[in-house]
Amino acid sequence: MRFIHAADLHIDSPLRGLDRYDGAPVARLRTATRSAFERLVDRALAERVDFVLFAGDIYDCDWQDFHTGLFFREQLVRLGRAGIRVFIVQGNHDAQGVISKQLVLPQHVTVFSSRTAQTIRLDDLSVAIHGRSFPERAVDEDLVPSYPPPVPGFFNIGLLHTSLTGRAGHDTYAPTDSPTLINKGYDYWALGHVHAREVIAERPRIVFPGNLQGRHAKETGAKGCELVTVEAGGIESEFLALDVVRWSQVAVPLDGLHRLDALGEAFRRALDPVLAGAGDRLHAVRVTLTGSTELHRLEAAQPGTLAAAMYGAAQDIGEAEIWIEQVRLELTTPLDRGRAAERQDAVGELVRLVDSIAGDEAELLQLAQDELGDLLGSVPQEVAVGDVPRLDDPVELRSLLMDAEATVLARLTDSGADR
Ligand SMILES: [Mn+2]
Repeated sequence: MRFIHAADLHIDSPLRGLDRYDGAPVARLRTATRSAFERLVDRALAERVDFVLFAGDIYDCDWQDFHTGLFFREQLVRLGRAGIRVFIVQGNHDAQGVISKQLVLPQHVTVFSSRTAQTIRLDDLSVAIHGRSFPERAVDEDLVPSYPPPVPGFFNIGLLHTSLTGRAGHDTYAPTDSPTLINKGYDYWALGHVHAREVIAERPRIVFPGNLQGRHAKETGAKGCELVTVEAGGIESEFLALDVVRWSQVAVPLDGLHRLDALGEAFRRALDPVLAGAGDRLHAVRVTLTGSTELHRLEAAQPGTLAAAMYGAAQDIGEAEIWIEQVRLELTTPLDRGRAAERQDAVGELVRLVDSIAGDEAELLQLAQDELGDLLGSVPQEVAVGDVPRLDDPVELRSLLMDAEATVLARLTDSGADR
C-alpha cells in the first residue's frame, strides 16, 4: 500500500511586491504553486499510489474567482481517473468559514467534516483514515481528543492541521503535543500547517511535509511531499521534491577579495551547494555579501556596482537558471582603525566618531531613531517590507553605519578601489 501525504499547497498564493523587482520572472513565480501541484499529481500517477492525503491549507485565502477551485478540481479528476482516492482536512487558510464560493468535488474526494472527527475505512487496504476540518480560521482547542480510537487490525492514519506546541513564524492553531498524538494509538500522523518539513517521531510516524512550493525568500530549500509505502507493518517514507522554483539565501564572503573580477568565482563557490542535484528548476536567490574588502569603497563611490556584479555572475552560470531576488551588503572597509583614529584630520575625526557610536549600543539605537525614524515612518508599507533597516537591530544598524563611513571616506580620500 502506498500513499502521498502533502499539505500547505497555498494554490494561487498572491506574491506581493514582485513589481518592484526589475526583471523578476513574474509569470513563473505566480504559477509556481500550481505547477508544483501538477507535479504532485504526475508523481502520484507514476508511483501508482492508492490514495493522496492533504492536511490543510490547499488554498491561501478566499478565491478571487472560480479559477483557483476549478484548477484544483481538474487535477483531482486526473487522480480519480486512475482510481486514486483523495482525503482532505481544511486548515486555517481554507477553513469552511474562509472559502465563500462553493464547488462540488468529484466522488472519489472526501473532505472531512468540521463538526466532528470522522473515520473513513478503506476495507480493501485495511486502512482507516481519521480527520477533522477547521470550521473557522481560528481553532484554539486540541482536536485530537475528539478523534476516534484506532480501528483494530487496520493501518490507522490521523489527518490533522495543527501548530503542535507552537512553531516560530506560524500562528498557533489546534494546539497539541506529540505525547497526545502517540497515545492515540495510530500508525501515522499526517500533519499540516508548518511550512518547514519536520519529522516529529518515527513510531508512530508523525510528519509535517512542509509546503509544496516555497513562496518567498524565507521559505528556503527543497519543498515537496511524503511518499509512504506500508508493507508487512513496516513504514518506508521518502521525501519527493516537487518545487519548480527553489528559494535560497546565500552568503558570499568577500574577505581578502579586492578585485571586481574575483566576485564571479566567489559567487559560484557559494552557490554550489544550492545547485547540487537541483539544477532543473528556477533558483530564486537572496545574496548577502559579507566581510572586509576594498570593494566596499568602490561600492561607496559607485552604488550598485556589487549588485550588478552579482547579476552578471548569475548570467554566467549555464547549468541552472538563477534569479537574484536581492543583494544585501554586510561589508566593512579594510582600515587600520587604530592608526586612522590618531590622524589629526577629517579622516581621523570620522573614524573616532564612528567608533564611538558603533561601540555604544544605546547611542546607536538613539541615533537611528532620531535620524531615520521619521524618514522610515513615511515610507509606504509595500516598499518597507524587507528593504528598510530595522531600527531596533544593532547588527543591521552597524552595517549601515559602516556603509555611511565608507561613503564619506571615499569622498574624503577620493581613492576608489582597484578596478
Ligand atoms: Mn495553516
